[in-house]
Amino acid sequence: MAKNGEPDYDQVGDEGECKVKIICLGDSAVGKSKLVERFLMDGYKPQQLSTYALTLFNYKTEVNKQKVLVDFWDTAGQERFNNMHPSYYHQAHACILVFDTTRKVTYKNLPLWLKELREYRPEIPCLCCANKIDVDYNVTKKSFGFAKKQRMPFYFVSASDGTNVVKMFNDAIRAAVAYKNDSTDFMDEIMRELENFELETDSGSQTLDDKKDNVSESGLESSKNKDNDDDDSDVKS
Ligand SMILES: Nc1nc2c(ncn2[C@@H]2O[C@H](COP(=O)(O)OP(=O)(O)O)[C@@H](O)[C@H]2O)c(=O)[nH]1
Ligand SMILES: [Mg+2]
Repeated sequence: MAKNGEPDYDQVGDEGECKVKIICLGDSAVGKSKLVERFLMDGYKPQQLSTYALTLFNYKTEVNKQKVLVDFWDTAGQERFNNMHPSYYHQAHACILVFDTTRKVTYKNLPLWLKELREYRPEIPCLCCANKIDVDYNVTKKSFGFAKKQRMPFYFVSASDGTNVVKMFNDAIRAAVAYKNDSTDFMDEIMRELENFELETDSGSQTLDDKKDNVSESGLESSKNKDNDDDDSDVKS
């Protein structure tokens, strides 16, 4: 532990594990907390960092036979004030940018979140996801130009029914470990993999419905607070 009781990610774990920190960014109520909870299901031990009202979720896994300790950092809603305390970004190894497919303004704000991230962490891998696709699966027919423009891996996800959640977090963990190990071409590898992943989905060999069959319902309430922003710029059907 370093100052303020925060973990120090430059140190290795007690058993020599690689320690990485992953953060989620995006507007309030896009589903950042639910996505982390969905990924971890029962297997998490939340830890409160009282200084900044942050919660850490510890997760143990292995990447290429290397033991990895992942800390997912979650906010207590500070994003409502449109920026995060610098300690949220400190030593982060990967970031997941989240928007809510039912509220267009959350998509439009992604460049602002990315800008803030890059002020603190210019180089870390960043992934992007469109959450709450369970509300209307037709949204997956739209293309969202932002991620492509920024050359970020992009995922349609649902914290509610689990679609693509495991895939996305596993990619984020691998990206974080690769970043920590100085393996710079790893993001290109994920991008190439996702191109094939999309092709498979298009050809019908793995449809969203198939993927849904592999996950159980979580009983999350669905979001009804749709935003009535009708400006369709950069969102193509
Ligand atoms: N329908 C639906 N609702 C979701 C999904 N993810 C989150 N929500 C709801 O959206 C609201 C905000 O979620 P939360 O995780 O607290 O958002 P955060 O502020 O970004 O952490 C809650 O009411 C969740 O139940 C999803 O995938 N589908
Ligand atoms: Mg939250």
